[in-house]
Amino acid sequence: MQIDLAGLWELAADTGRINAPMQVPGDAISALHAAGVIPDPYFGRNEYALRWISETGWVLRRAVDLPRVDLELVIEGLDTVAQVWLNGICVLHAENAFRTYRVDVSGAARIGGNRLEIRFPPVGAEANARAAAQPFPVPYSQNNCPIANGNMLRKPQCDFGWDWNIALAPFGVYGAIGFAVPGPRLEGVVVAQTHGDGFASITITPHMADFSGVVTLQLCGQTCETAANTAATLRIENPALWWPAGLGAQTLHDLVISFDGRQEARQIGLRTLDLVTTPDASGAGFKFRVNGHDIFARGANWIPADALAGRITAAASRDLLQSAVDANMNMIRIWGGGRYEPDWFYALCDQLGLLVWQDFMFACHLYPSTPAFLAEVAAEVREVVLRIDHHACLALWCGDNELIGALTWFEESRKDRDRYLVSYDRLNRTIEQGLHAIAPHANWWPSSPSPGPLSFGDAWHNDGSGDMHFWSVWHEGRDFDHYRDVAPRFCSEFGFQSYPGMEVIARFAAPEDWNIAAPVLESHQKNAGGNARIAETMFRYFRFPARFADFVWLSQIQQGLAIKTAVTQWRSLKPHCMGALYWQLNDTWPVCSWSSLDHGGGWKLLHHMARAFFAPITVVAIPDGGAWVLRGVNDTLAPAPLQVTVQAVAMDGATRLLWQGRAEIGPDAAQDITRLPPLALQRYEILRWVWTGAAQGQDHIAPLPYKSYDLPAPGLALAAVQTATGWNITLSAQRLSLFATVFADQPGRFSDNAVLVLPGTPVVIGFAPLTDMPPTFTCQDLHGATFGTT
Ligand code: BMA
Repeated sequence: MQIDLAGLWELAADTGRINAPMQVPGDAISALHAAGVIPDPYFGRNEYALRWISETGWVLRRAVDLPRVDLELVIEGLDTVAQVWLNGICVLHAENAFRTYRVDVSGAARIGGNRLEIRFPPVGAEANARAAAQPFPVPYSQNNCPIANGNMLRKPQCDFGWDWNIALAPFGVYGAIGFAVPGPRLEGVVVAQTHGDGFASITITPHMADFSGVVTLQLCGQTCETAANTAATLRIENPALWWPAGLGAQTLHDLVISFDGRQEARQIGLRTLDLVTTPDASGAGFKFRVNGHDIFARGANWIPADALAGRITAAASRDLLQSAVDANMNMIRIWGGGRYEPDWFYALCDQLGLLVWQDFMFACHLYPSTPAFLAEVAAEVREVVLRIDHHACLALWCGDNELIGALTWFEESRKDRDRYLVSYDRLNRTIEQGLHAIAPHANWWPSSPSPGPLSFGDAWHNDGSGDMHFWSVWHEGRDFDHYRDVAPRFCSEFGFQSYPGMEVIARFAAPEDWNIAAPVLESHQKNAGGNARIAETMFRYFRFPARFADFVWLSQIQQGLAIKTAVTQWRSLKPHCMGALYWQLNDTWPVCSWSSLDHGGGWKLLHHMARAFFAPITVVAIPDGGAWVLRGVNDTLAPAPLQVTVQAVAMDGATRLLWQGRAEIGPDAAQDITRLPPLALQRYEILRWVWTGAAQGQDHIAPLPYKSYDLPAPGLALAAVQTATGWNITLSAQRLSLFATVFADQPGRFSDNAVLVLPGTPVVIGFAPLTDMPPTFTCQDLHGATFGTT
């Protein structure tokens, strides 16, 4: 960009009453807050007093000196409906936040001073007008979205509200903006790979605009020339491969593309990556195969890193992605109600070894299929595929989130399924054809969940084929053990809510509002009935917590137990089941949700539990008609020899040895280790097992709901010692302490948390502080939270 327009602009309401400086790139709501025009939208119930922003028209303007007029105006991430005016001449009507706009302004620009204006009509009215102009009604999911008709606009769908999101309908410019001299440009590179014994054949297509000359490609010391938009193949001997996290190195190679005296580079990982859906006795499998090895996908769903795009930073996103890898994840799913992420995001996933399941940005509504709408979609698909498909991490392109299910959610589509199914298929085919026109090799899945191409049945409960979203435990209030009643081929969504940590609650609620029924707390719960579901589940499994902070803590324990039940069960089904991506990794603002990472990146207790239950080698206990089967799960490529000890633990902490032995779990396998008969445990004993060898760990299962046990006070105590890098906290107990958790009053990360402590067997937890302030540590456990004392 020769003339960069990043920097301070002026933001004005078309009422003429508001003027504020705005940082571009950025979003207008953050700008209004920074200028003191509105309060912090995330605090208290402020959200509800800010709806007028989406009902107002806005102008963003600045002056710019131009040395010449033969220029293009280039805007990335213009959100959304906007007209761009240069010196009183309209040069652009923009409709799609997911596209880059590039317009010839030579007819409007002047040498010297110029006035540039971006006019944003009220977004709510724009959405309503488009809905009214549809040839037949195209309804949207109303319970999630207080701002209507978001499905009409190509903009993050969660901007209109979601069952975890604040509804602010933000707007702004989120990417680069400036004037450029028209000329040859690389629009993207498409890279297809085939690998043979000791070599890789890499077919590269440079997609060029305004250029028809020779393009030179260099990769791994090999060079070749090709014509613009024409594929060329390089043969790499003994390629250094790229692997997902945990299976090998994340080697990346510079691909240098030279044309017209210029050079650009992309980082390429050498790997094969297939979606394998071979028919089998159960239906058809669903798994990813990387470099010839089947991968059990362990991970979670990614939503935008913040509700306000101007607040998203690469550093904070990196922290979230690093936390995913630190919890032994190897895949994230970029969910279809958010946004396509910037280039740096996919580069981070390449570096971290996180496979990316990429949805196209359609979620939970019905969508138009008018020629104008489909033309926007086609342009959006082309651009995003050209931009990111070459990334090593990119495992799958998926048409949408839950659009097939949505056909059954509205009266209109129930009454006339033919019309709405055909309309859906027009959209879905536009996406598929657009993807494959650019990247014929790309892995494609029509929708999530889906039993498979041209199959429009109930993928929520089909455990024979395809990917599943399993929501019966949360949305239908079924027991945690109901996760054991299904055997998904790949579960791409299942979740259970909890409250954010107390330090996050303190950021949006004053202490007098620390009550789950207080209006402020209720306003930070966007799923109708969500707080009741959390409380009702607690009644089912626990004695009721003593104080508000205990409620918050216990909500995180039960969330962890719910998801652990699902993941351990489904990992034990390998290779029938080959993936578990829970809902959801992160939060967009401080809210009660299904996330395992708090807004700001702090680890909820689920995230600590995920680190354990996603460990590549683990031992799980599966109930079997009153008996317990211990099963080893090995996701590595080598055999895993283990020594396993199984105990019965009484409430006073006394242990009884039930079984001890060795087992070798084959590479990439799940195998039974031992079976404990129904009477192995006495009535108030719990089952604990410990493993060492190829991996170390421990876990426990309580056969009865925890509320059934008369827990004696454990005498839980902590001792903290400073080390070279942080702190070691030793937890000790005189009787059984369940889910012993350490808290710090300063930011930092614990190495583990919510652990079981036995008398005479202290547990040491590390703490890596983020600041120099000396922390004070406190602890809590199940007895303390539900009996009121430790
Ligand atoms: C899933 C998602 C989201 C939603 C979540 C929780 O199905 O696709 O639409 O936030 O459920 O209800």
